[in-house]
Amino acid sequence: MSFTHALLRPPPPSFERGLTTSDEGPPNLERALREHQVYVTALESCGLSVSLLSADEEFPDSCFIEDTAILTPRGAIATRPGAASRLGEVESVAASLRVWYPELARIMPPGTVDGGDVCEADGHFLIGLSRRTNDEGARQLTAWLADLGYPADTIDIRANPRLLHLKSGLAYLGAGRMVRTSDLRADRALQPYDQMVVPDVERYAANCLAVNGRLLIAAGYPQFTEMLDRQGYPLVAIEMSEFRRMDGGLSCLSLRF
Ligand code: CIR
Repeated sequence: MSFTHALLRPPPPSFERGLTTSDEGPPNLERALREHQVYVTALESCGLSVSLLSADEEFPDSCFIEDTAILTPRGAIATRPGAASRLGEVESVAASLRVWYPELARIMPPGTVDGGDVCEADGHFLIGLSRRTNDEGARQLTAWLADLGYPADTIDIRANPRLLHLKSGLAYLGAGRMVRTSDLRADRALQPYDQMVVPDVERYAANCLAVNGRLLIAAGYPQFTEMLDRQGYPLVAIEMSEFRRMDGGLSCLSLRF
């Protein structure tokens, strides 16, 4: 899929009070803002027009904007994030999205969906059942996608404590190829895809982002970088140190459409 726009929100001063399971220590806000700016520039270099919402102090995790909506060429749906502290992030994003998607659909209670659990592969949607996305949320999303003509499959990652979201361990590179961590070794829904496995020590880098023929990857993962390099992917490496401290990956920082 090719993209023309991206919607982003920088981390607020309250960023370090967000949710995390990492033991790497609190993020440095100034460094996070610099990394965010580099990320914006990288998306612009891929040809995207970037719209920036203002930072939202009330919601420490609000820079992880991907979790608040699912955008497709045929329509968009606002999610209901599975963490209570993040539910309130949705309204302002939904209001902004109405410019492009006047008929924004909604995941309704008791359903919960985080965008990080939704991996789109050329119109086939893989939905992770996780600590954040519940069965009812996945059911509503699947029905909404079916109405738009998109097939969807679920992948249950709830028994896997290492994965916050499906896309913590999975990314679609295009042309039928997935990148995944060893956590997702046996899933039937992935069988149609050619699968590249990220070395376990570099598992954070599995969350990479294909944008208009380029591949954004987290900087500092030499084995995975070399694997991709050898396959000829045009790579754009971005420092993600401060977002990693808050369990965030590359895809989480933007909504692309
Ligand atoms: C959270 O726990 O919700 C945030 N600290 C990180 C969210 C990362 N989002 C994503 O992977 N899509």
